[in-house]
Amino acid sequence: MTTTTLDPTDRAALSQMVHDAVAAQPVTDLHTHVYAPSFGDSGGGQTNPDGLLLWGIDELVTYHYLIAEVFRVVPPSELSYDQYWNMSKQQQADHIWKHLFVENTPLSEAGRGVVTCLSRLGLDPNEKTLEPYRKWFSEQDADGYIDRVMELAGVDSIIMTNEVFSDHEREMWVENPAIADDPRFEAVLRIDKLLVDWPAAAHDLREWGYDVDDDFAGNTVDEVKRFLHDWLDRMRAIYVATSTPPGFAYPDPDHPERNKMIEQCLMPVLAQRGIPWALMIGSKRGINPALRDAGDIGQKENISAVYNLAAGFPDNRFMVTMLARENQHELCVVARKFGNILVFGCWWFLNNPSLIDEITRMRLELLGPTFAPQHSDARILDQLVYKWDHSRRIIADVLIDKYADLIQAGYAVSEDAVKRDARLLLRDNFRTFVRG
Ligand code: HDL
Ligand code: ZN
Repeated sequence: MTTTTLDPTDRAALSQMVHDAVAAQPVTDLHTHVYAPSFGDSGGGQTNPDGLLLWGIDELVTYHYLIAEVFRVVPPSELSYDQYWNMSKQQQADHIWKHLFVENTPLSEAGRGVVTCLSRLGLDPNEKTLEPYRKWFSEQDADGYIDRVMELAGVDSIIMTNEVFSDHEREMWVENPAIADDPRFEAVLRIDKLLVDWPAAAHDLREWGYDVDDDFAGNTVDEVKRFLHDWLDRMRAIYVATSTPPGFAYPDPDHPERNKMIEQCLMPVLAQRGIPWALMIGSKRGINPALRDAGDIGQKENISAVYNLAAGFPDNRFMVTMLARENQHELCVVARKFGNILVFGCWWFLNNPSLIDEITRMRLELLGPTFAPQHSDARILDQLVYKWDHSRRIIADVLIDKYADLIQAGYAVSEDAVKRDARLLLRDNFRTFVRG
């Protein structure tokens, strides 16, 4: 029991204590798009281009955030989208490295992230070509590299996003239900299509042997529940996630089938199983489809869906993240009213130092240490290193200011308290919430 209590005037000691505690705390990365190697390894030397586990320099440099950014330096009038997409992955990476890292300064968060990754891996991030990195990565093996990245990032579990409506991934699960039996990974059932495009989802479910009707008649409710149970069992999913459609509302007078899906299928199944629904609110997909994954934006959404769900289903738990900066304050205020909401992450376009700082400060002031400040959203394994390196520093800096304010008010801040708060914020608030 370390009961070191800080000298109220010693800001340097406070800073060191908080940075040490946050840096040392293992984090459960509660939302990523990283896969276990059993889903196919397309990393390193591009062994299996259909694999879902992405890692290595060519994947890092062609991260969709950087694809969007390179088209701002070399616009489609100079290099068309088709010309880019017809390049090999290595040619795409060379193009991005040249224009964003060699001929320009990688000042963006996604650019700096690659630099942090390379440095933390012990490589010189100032190479003029990618060849030295390609050689180094070709000498790594996926399994050992996963352990190395998790150790560097301080990540104790990588929570996947498992797309049941992706034919490629679903077939892997059907062929091998044990596919995710890797203690470093946990599964999440991602069901956007059930909420976003029910007619298309109903078509898929009928193909898979579920007796469902577009108009929700007949056995539809029971069959959708059976589908959810089947996949929650198969994946041993720890929560269900949905990126909601633009204008998401609940209840939604214009989408009666969506209301039924929530009220008669999803909420009862999740309440029965005691697992949360992660609502990811505010994306607007494909406003520039030529950019593919990089073509989406975020927009402000109506907070009423969040409080209507939390109020309407008190036996259910809701993890909630919103993509618009403008939604952050009202989300905190709503979360003050409902203990069945866990606010999480600085999602996607909010995952930048200035906004992580602003949002984490706001959340601590309104919620105390009762939220999950961050997830990496990593698509490429190596990104865990930079996303957590960057976020830990910012979270620690915000905590230092808050502890300093408390000390100023006369509260005695102990090292144990600082470690407990880091444990809650980086792991246990989430772990407790998903266990229920
Ligand atoms: O829908 C999501 O889970 C988003 O995170 C998207 O995958 C997005 O493209 C992304 O990678 N954000 O970081
Ligand atoms: Zn994501």
